[in-house]
Amino acid sequence: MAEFETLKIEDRGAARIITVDRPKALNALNPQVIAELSRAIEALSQALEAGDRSVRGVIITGGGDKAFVAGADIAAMVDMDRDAAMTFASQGHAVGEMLANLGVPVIAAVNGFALGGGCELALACDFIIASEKAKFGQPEVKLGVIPGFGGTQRLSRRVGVARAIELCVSGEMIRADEALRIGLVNRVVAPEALLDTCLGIVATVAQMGPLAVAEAKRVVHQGAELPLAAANQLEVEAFAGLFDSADQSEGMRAFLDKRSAEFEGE
Ligand code: DAK
Repeated sequence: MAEFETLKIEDRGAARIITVDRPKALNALNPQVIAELSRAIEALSQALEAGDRSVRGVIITGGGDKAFVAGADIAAMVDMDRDAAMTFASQGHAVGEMLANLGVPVIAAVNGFALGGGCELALACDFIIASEKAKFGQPEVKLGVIPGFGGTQRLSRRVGVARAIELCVSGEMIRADEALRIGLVNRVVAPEALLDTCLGIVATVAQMGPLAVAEAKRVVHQGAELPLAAANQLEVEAFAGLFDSADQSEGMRAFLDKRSAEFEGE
């Protein structure tokens, strides 16, 4: 997809791999990267809504072998005033919301530094698979600011308030094994196994009912923001709603017939 200057986009199997590709700046997020991420995700969202089932999962990673994303681009931010910072932060948040609303899972394949806005981009993905070389941190306080793309909120929801505050006020980096221990990442793998691990996850998801996958993601995300009784009701409605689908019938009949299900996403 040639229309992107800061991203590389490639479909492999059922996976769409989006690589933030500014390795000389350790893939730092400037307004152009944010705008291109928005466009890339919006295009996929429209395709999914139009019934295109070719992409069943998204993998976001960083170009080069050093960084996932080393943060928002400090050179682009240094002269920003309050209004410009507000716009930049809002655009970053919009990307996070688009990722959460996408009807397929989004995996962050963290191959190196995931700092500041990079850690926040990883947190905006549905889950994180990290290379043993990955390092995570929210070093914004060293620059006199705080996380601006959802870091204070998504990080505390993922690892708890106390750990989030420690990371956000110390600016310290943690290694992949510590990120695993505190629940920031789902799995840590050898650097050379990172992409294949993520592709394998998408290949597994691609065998499942597409509507069920989308609903599972939606209900987990939306339910996390609700009191338990309301969240359980959301689940009940989504569960029941899937009984209107051909996929439910196909999935259950295939089990009883001892054959593989062939889901149509309908
Ligand atoms: N921005 C711009 N350039 C960066 C960068 C970044 N975040 N990180 C690295 N680079 C550039 C370096 O300047 C260097 O460029 P040249 O000098 O070669 O031109 C090149 O990438 C290679 O980096 P280093 O030479 O520094 O490489 P090292 O291996 O020595 O160190 C490092 C790697 C990742 C430890 C180091 O580069 C580093 O500390 N980078 C900065 C990490 C950081 O502080 N990240 C957080 C950025 S602040 C908001 C919205 C969002 C945010 C805040 C508010 N609103 C608008 C309210 C988020 C803020 C952030 O993310």
